[in-house]
Amino acid sequence: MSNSERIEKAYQAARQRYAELGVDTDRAIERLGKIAISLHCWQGDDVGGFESGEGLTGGGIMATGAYPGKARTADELRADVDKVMSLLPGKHRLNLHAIYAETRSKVERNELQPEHFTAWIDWAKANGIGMDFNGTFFSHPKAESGFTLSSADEGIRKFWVEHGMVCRKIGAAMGKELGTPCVTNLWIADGYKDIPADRKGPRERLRKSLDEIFAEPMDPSQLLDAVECKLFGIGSESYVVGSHEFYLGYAIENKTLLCLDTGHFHPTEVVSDKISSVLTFLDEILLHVSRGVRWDSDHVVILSDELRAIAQEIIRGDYLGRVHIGLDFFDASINRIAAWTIGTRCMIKALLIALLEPSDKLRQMEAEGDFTWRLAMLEELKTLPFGAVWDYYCMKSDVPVAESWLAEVRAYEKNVLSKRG
Ligand code: RNT
Ligand code: ZN
Repeated sequence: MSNSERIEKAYQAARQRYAELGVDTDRAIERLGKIAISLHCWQGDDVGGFESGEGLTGGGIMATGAYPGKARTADELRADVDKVMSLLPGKHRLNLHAIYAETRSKVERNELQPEHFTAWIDWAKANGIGMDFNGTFFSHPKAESGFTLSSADEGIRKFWVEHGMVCRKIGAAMGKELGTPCVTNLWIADGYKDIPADRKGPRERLRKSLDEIFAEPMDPSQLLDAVECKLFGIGSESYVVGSHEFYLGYAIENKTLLCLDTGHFHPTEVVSDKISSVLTFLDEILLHVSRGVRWDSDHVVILSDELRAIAQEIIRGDYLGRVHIGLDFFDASINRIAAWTIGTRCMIKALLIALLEPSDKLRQMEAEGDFTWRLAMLEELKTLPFGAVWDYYCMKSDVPVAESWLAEVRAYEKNVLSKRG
């Protein structure tokens, strides 16, 4: 039997098994094909960007590892993203940070313009994909004090407000050019290592700064604003200005999106439980799917219980139109193309598993109070042959099935990555 015959046969068996539970696998695949994941550009170069040779400095985030072959230029990074996307079923998006601008000479962050992203936009257009965007409020001399938008230094605060403003212009240009709204996210690392005497002042200043940044109304068909909350970071253990309550309040009051990063909460808290809570009050949210190991370590996303639970929540709640799924991890200790591919394929797999769930039946049994059935079924579902559906989906999408993508990454490593100094 040929490989494709074997995959086809396994799929037909799985299709039948799921049909017994009232699940239509063809329909699940069709729905899955329409979900775009926003791939974070910064997995390709350890959040370095192309501004200076220094790479990631400050902000309380860290890429560890020295695996060879990281992208050194925008062209290299685009080639890497192309490679990753060729290994993923479906059409996805690219999420760019402001430090990935392409400028002939040094352009300050408060002076960035859409034209500095022309090559990215043209590339996205040629590939028929959408883009998302982020201001970069770290890795900069004006962020060294640990305070940006909440700084008491008016010159510094203004500089970052201007950065936030130009980023919205850039995001809107991307959205306009590409015909799909650009989710433009704002995250700052502002906070204190040790116990502050004034928690109130920085938060009042942050609110003022955000009001200034978001003052100009923008067309939501081009730009969607998001704000990202966080519990703590390295160097801001005792106090983070942009905390959860702060940004939830801000987002509700100002109708922005809230960005929930799965690494930004206390380790016993889960984002899967927060989605339906915040969507009771917000129209849309952005996810930064990451994997914190003991802290916000941004490990490569794997098919964990929590990843599956997040996907279940999105599907069960019928939130696909309201949840923008972005990724946020960066591992420099393994092949970066593989890291991207593993994490993104896992996100897609989790969505597939969720789409293959007999959600209505589960809800019905729950409503009838049959919690025994609910638990029994939830456990039985875990060993249903979703792998056969996944393989079939990859085959039909003309992308590598199962682990065969790894051989392509190895070849790319040999032919491209290993030639980078
Ligand atoms: C940091 C935030 C933020 C960054 C990226 C690079 O804790 O999660 O989203 O990881 O912007
Ligand atoms: Zn994040």
